Amino acid sequence: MKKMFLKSIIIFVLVGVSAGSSYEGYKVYKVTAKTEAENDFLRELELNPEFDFWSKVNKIGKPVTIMASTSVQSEFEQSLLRNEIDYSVEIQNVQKTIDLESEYHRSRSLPIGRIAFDQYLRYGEITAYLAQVAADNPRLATVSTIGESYENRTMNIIQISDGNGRKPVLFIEAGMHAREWISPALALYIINQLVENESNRALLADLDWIILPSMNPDGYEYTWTTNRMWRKTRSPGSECWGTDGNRNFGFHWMENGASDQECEEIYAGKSAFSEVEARNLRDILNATENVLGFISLHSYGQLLFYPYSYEVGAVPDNWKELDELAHKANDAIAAVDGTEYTIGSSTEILYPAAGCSDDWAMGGAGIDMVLTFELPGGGPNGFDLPPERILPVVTETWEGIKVIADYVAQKAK
Ligand code: 0X9
Ligand code: ZN
Repeated sequence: MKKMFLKSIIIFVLVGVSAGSSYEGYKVYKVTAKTEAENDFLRELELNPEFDFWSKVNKIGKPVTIMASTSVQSEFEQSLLRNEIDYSVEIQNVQKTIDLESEYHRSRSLPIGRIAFDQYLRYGEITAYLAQVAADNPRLATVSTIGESYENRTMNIIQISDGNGRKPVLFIEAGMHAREWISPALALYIINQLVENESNRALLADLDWIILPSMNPDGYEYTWTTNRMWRKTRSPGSECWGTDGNRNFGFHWMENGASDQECEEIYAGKSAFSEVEARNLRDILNATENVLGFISLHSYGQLLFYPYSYEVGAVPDNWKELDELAHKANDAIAAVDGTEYTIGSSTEILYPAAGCSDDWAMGGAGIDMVLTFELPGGGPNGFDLPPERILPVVTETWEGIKVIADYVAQKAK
């Protein structure tokens, strides 16, 4: 039985019957390999459905986060000790953290069309906010639809422009991975600052902004209703649901770091662009002229990187320019509260992964300036940054986004 299949049964039990026992006693480990042999040991475990890798096997020295069911824990700990592999137990009982999590699933709803950064928003609230911003600021903001998601949710973008002629475009994509809630929250903060904070008008002088706050609305809603840790889209397969949208783009599709197994978290889909959400983003990028910059927002890890990720060592001609810009963005972020990002090419600081939207934005759509953020983590699962951390994270990251935007605007001159 494949692990996601197992997981969906667990989640079904959790939600459908009682919130009692599903992850009771499950532990989460942080394991740091010192050698390639130790990494090979972890790769073997990845195939075992009793283990759920919350982060992928990484470079030597980079910790990997693994959830283990109760039945394998003692054997697992013994082999770690026997082989002198460094590890720590991060979560003693996953069920407890899930119970705590339900506190994040607040009952307070926002007045329609309003925004707050002390809570995460449901998809309907995101949509309502976009509509309200556009209605209140018709000269600055226009909402349009790029298509529907698999479950027929409307996918909206908002274009923010001061209307004084056409300018180069900076496109921001958020919410590709359902559980990475801080990503849409940052996209909304960017919209809020650009439109509702008049002191930011200069940011529209030389640039038009297009923001897609939710690249995966079905998955996002599923994280609210059913499984907080869902990552993929919600299109059905024969055994398991969902495709990793960030492996589905048609640039070196399936070459590395992607899976053809539909139950895997990094399932690349039946074919490139099999997912309607990926096609919607592809089509709008192809149809929009003069997109000079593309930023993809993910979490977590405090990483800031540039293409390519389809193969180790593949970098674009302008990687030095991107590297310098990333350092400048990082400096601006760090100046707020000391948060530092690790900067580099995707494969250098993370892992090879083909079919990502950022790779396609550059290699497929021909956009020159492409950067991806893995925003800070927090909360018991890393992806579930507590609501009180939203504002500090979005405000500091906004400083970095402005640096990137300024650069893109000046470059076009
Ligand atoms: O694996 C991913 O899709 C991203 N990491 S995440 O933990 N948010 O899932 C990283 C993708 C980064 N982009 C490329 N590597 N091109
Ligand atoms: Zn992600």
